[in-house]
Amino acid sequence: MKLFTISGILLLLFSCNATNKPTKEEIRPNILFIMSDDHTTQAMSCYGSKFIETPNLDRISDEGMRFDHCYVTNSICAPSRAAILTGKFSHLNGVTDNAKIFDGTQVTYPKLLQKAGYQTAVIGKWHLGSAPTGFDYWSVLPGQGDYYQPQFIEMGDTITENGYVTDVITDKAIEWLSEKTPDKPFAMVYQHKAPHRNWIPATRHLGIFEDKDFPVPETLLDDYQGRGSAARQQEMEISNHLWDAWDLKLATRDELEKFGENTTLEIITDAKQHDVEGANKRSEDFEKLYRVYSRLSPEEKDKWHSAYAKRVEKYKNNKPEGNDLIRWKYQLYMRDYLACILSLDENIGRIVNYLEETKQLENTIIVYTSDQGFFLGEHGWFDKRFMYEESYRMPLLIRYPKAIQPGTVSDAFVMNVDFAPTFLDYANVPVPNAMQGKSLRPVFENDGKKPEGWRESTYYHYYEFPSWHSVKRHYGIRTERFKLIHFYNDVDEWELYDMQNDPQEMNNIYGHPEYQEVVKSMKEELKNQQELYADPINHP
Ligand code: SGN
Ligand code: CA
Repeated sequence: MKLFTISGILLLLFSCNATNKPTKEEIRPNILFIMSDDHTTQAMSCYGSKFIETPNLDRISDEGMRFDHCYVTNSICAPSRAAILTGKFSHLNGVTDNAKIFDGTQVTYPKLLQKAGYQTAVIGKWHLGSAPTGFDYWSVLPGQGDYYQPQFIEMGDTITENGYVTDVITDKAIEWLSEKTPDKPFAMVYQHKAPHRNWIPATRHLGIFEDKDFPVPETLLDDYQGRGSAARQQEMEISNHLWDAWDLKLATRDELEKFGENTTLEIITDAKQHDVEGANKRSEDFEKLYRVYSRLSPEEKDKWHSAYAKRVEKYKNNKPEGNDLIRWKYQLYMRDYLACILSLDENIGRIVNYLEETKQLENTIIVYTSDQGFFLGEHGWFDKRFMYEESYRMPLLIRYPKAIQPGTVSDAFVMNVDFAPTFLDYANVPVPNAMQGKSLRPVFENDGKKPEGWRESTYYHYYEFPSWHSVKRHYGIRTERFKLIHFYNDVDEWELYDMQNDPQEMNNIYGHPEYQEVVKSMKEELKNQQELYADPINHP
C-alpha cells in the first residue's frame, strides 16, 4: 500500500497537523523546471553577455540566485537530461551518449514527487528515446523536434500544432498550469528546443539582427597550438563545418522551390562534374533545409526570404574569402542563434508572469538552466561536448524567495546531478542514497558562498565518439584553480589548464616541469572522484 512506503510515512509526519490539513508553512513548494537546449551563459545578460539582453531571465537572477560554477556531467543532450532526472552520472543511468535509450523504469525525481502527491508534467523537448515515466501529463517533441508546426507525442498520440515551437511549448505549459488542481503542489518540467541547431527564429524575429555585427571572440581564429589532437581533430568549426543552406540559410527561394519539385539544381549538377563528394554534400544540405522549410506556411516563407535576402545576395555575388569568410559566417550564425533567444526570453517572461498573476510565484521554486553550455565562436567553434569552459558550464538561476536571498551569486561548485536531490529535499521527500548529487540547500542557506565541507571539484565524462563533431572521449576534473582532462580511446593525451591565468584554456601546461606537483595532486583528486562516483574507468 502506497501510504506505508517510507516516503509516505514521512510525508504524513511532515505535512499534517492535528486537523490533518497542511498549515501554511507546511505547504510544499511547486517546482517549475525550465530548461532550454544549448543556451549558453555568453548569451544571457545576467551573466554579462556582450551580445544580447535577456530581461526575463535577468528577473529570475535578480530575484534569486545565479550560479557561476554549475557544471554538466557529460556535455550533450540526452546524457544531461538523464543525469538530471536520476541524479546519477551517465555510467550509472545508462545514457552515456545521445544514441542510448533511457530506461524509464529507473528512479527519477518526478516519479518520487508524483508518489509523494505532486502533480507532474513534462512539456517540450525530451529526447530520451523512451516514453516519459513519472508524469501525470506529457506532451513532448519527437527526437529533436521541429521549429515550425511542431509535432508532439502527447500521452502516446502524435499530433501537430501550428506555430513556432517556443511559443507552442509555452501555450501548452500555461494550459496545463491553468487546468491542474489547486489542492496539490505541482512539478512541471518545461523544456525548450530553442536555441538548438539549425537556429531558426520565430517569424517575428526573422532578420532582426541582419544589420548587426556582434563582437568577435578573441579566439575565433584559434590555430590550436598549445592544445592536443582532440582540439585539432574535432569537426565543429565555424569555418569548415557549418553547412551553407542548413545552418547559414544561404539558399534562394528559387533553389528551394526547385529542390522541392525534385528539379536537379544547377549548382549541384555543375559541382558534380569536378567534385562528386562536394555535390552530394550540397544535395544533403538542401535536403535538410528543405525538410524544415517545407513546414512553413506561405506567409512564413515570405518572411523567411525577405529576412535572408541580403545574406543570400552577398553569398551569390560578393562572397568574402579567407578569414573574412570565417568572420562573416560567425556573424550569420550569431544572428540566428541570438534571435532564437529573443523568443525564449519572451516566453519565459510569459510563464513567470502567469505564475505571478495567479499568485503562485512565491511558492514556486523556479529553475532556469540549459542541458549544457555552447561555443559561440570561441576557439572557432559551435556545438559543445568538450570539457572546455564554454560548453562545460551550464547556466543556472534559481528563484525561491522563501529560501533564497534575492540577487545572490554563488561560486560553489555544483553539477546537474544536484538538481534532483534539491527538489526532493524541498518537497520533503527523502533523497535516495543512490542519487549522486547533493541538495543545494546548504548553498542557499549560506547566501551562495561555498558551505563548509562542500565539494572542491567537479567530475566530467564524455563518451560520444566516434560520432557527430568528432570530439574525442574524455574525462576530467575541475577545481577552483585547475582543470585536468584525459582524452582516451583512440588517443592517450592529458591536458592541464590554469583557470586563473589562462581562463580561455589556450595553453596546456600538462608536462611542464613546474606543474609536476599540481598534476600529481590533480590525479589524486581525479582518482578520488572516480571512486566517489563509482566510474570504473582505468587511467594510467
Ligand atoms: C544534431 C546536430 C548536432 C548536435 C546534435 C546533438 N546536427 O545531430 O550539431 O551536436 O544534434 O545535439 S543537426 O545538423 O542535425 O542539427 S544535442 O543538443 O541534442 O545533444
Ligand atoms: Ca543540447
